[in-house]
Amino acid sequence: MSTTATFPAPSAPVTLPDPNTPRKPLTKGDLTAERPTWCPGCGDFTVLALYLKLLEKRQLPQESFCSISGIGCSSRFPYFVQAYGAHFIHGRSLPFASGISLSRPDLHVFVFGGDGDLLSIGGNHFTHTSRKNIKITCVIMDNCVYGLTKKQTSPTSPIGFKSKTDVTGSIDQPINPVKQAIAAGATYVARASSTNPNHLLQLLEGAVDHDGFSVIECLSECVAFYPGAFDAANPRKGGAFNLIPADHDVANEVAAYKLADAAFPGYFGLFYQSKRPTKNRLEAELNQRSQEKFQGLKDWQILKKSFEKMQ
Ligand SMILES: Cc1ncc(C[n+]2csc(CCOP(=O)(O)OP(=O)(O)O)c2C)c(N)n1
Ligand code: SF4
Ligand SMILES: [Mg+2]
Repeated sequence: MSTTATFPAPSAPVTLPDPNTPRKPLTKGDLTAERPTWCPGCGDFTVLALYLKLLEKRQLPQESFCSISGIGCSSRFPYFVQAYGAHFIHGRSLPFASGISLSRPDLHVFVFGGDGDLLSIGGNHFTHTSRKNIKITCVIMDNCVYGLTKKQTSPTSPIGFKSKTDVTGSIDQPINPVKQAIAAGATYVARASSTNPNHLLQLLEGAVDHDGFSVIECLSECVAFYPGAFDAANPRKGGAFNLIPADHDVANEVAAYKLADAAFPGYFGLFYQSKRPTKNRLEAELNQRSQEKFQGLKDWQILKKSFEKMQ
């Protein structure tokens, strides 16, 4: 028996397209990967369709963005986008996306996930990504239930919601994602519904143009385990889709927080936006200052200097 290991031939180096060469315009078809495996009628279809529309409208080349998610029905999202992306550990999409954003400032990093993934198991990461203001667009596809695991109470389920984990109805105060995001320090905070696609597209465009952590809570109905959850926000079902009053000052954090406190179905639109510096910028400046300080020195000399400082 031969003991010599055989290795596959090295793959060809990746060559990125020359940015100066004119490219064929990207279409929704080019950006569509697999057929989504969601239940017919699931609100997540609209969120995906609008994302593809956004990419097509902005003509974002496939190598200039990535779509990251955790685990859940909504988190299947990256499978359905023909571009770079990852379906990561449950609740950990934001730290993974933060690493990408900080190391590749040239990319636009999108995170898609559910109310459970981003606000329950991933709630701590949501808080810290918000306060660090890392340049990421995060879309919370909120159906107020754990859909993938077939109906458990989620952190946004209303009091009284009956599920496999609360058979007599939930007794816990739900999280208000908009209030949570504002309080934690996110710098673009909006609310949309998959039943109003044009409005969602507008908010996605604003998020892409924003330099910082942009959060959109998008109501996205789970027709299998919480049908009718958002009828009160849907004029076609007798509800009301109330836009944020035109005189609201998005720079006023307290006013935004108060507006977000309105009883369900509440308001829709951009609640809050600020120009606080991103961690991306602050960290890049810090790196540059350190590099200038040690200019001309070899790595071992920098290390030696650091050790000397510690003595
Ligand atoms: C560590 C870990 N805990 C629990 C699970 C089971 N699990 C998978 S998805 C999910 C919740 C999904 O809910 P949500 O994020 O709201 O997504 P949806 O399916 O509603 O879109 C849970 C509890 C898991 N996969 N990994
Ligand atoms: S279970 Fe609910 S959230 Fe999951 S695909 Fe079906 S309708 Fe959508
Ligand atoms: Mg959910």
